[in-house]
Amino acid sequence: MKERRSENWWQSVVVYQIYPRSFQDSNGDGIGDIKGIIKRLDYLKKLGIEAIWLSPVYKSPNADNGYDISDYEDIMTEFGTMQDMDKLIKAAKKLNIKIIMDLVVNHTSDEHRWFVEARKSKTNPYRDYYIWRDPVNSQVPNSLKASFGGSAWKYDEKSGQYYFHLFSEKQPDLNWENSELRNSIWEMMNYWIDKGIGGFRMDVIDLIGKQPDKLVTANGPHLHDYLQEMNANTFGDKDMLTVGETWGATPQNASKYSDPKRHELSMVFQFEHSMLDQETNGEKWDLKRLDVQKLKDVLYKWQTSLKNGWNSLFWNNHDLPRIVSRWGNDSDEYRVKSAKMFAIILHMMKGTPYVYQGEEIGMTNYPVKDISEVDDIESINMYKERIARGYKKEDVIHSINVKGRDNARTPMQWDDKHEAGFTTGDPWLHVNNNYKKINVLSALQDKNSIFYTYQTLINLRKKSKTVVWGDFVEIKDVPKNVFAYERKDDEHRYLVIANFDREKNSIQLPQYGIQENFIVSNYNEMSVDLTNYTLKPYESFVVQIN
Ligand code: TEU
Ligand code: CA
Repeated sequence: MKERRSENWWQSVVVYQIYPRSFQDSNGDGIGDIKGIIKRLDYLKKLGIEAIWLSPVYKSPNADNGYDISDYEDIMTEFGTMQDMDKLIKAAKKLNIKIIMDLVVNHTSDEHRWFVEARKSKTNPYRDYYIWRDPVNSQVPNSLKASFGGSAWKYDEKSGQYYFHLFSEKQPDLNWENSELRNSIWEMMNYWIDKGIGGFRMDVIDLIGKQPDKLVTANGPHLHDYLQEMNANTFGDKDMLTVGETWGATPQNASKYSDPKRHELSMVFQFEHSMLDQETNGEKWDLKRLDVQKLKDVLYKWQTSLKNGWNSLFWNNHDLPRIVSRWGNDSDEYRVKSAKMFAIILHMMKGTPYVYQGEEIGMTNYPVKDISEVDDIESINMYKERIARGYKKEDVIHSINVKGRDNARTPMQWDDKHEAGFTTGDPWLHVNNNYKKINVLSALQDKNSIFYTYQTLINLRKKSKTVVWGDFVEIKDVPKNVFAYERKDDEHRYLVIANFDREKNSIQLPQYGIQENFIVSNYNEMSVDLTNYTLKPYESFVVQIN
């Protein structure tokens, strides 16, 4: 057998993302909390996951639901206490589940002590933790825009300077050129490492090397120096999962982050596939139909081009619409079939899979009729901006329904009782109306549910070195809407076929002949003759060859 390079635990596990605000409320205030998560750990154990990426639970005024942190070493009041957090880490550890903390260090809240100090005067010791510039011709320093609308520069009356913010004005960007700031970050990370966490998911980490004066935001010149310095000062000698969120990653620069020889991160989230349904020069709200051939091209490229690096695999997160509604089919007829198709395509690829809460039961997008139902700062700001520019209300609401972040943030649907079992009170965001049909309880009772397809795939990865380490080989000469690939090593071969289409598609793969050894499938076939086979809508399966 071929020599394998060193194996890390994070290469063979599946990670589950929890958005705490919407996962499980334990005290009836309508907001999910840490005690609620502890209550549901057994459920996650049953699913088979071995790590949890926890979206931010730190103290925050919630301008961006916890992605605006006012104290990295304290817990958001609504979510509980540091004691609860310690209990969560311990309880999860007992079940062999590691907690991956969200590390949001591109910016803080404007209510963070550092910024409160920095704002006091130009000579305050914390002033340089942030990015300040003088006005240019009594105007903003330059044309850079913030992700959540408007200029990236906010005028500060008191000092007569502007501060820089790539997200909302309540999220001032940190100045990574300042070594004292960097040391403060290492200290804070070590505080969490000492608590026994399993790693970090690093929010918009490709932005920390920004050079605003040169209009550089992502992939700045010192980005990788900072990551190497971080590695050396914090988790470098620990056995941790570190994953960077990098919207600007390409296969070339992604290898830089995750090549073990460079001592940076375990892997990054790349978003190339996720941007395929937006107009090339537009924003995510400018909708375009997905071309499945392009999706295959992008995913296959990432499977084969990261030579010394490692992939992360995901369809969903708290910023993205629900995949079954987005590129699948959430009608009664095909929701289950298409959700299983996404599971099969993704979990058979090479890399570390991430499951976003509710994905495993096929939760769908939430249709809003009016902006008053929306909580997300990104959608609300975009709405105001586009309405002011003359867009039609229906069109803007349509974009929000297709792409808005609240789609993924409605409460987790646990059962068919009051508010889907999420809370005994009134939830902070509406529960989707379909909760009587789509919920965890009914999924667990139905052996053909999406849940068990995820469970099967997650367990397969635990048992099969081939799924973790095997080569990825594309099978060519199939229709454009059909995914076909093999995973193989010297011991095993798995054939993966998925019809990404609500129409039938025929495949002719005489080299595979008749196959009967199904590992998982969404139509419960007993046998397929691949010499000439007509795939039903969304039909997908994995067979083991020989
Ligand atoms: O997201 C990064 C980011 O760029 C998002 O604004 C993204 O572009 C958008 O949501 C896609 O529509 C991270 C977090 O995941 C997100 O929740 C935060 O709002 C953001 O950073 C700021 O911390
Ligand atoms: Ca609560």
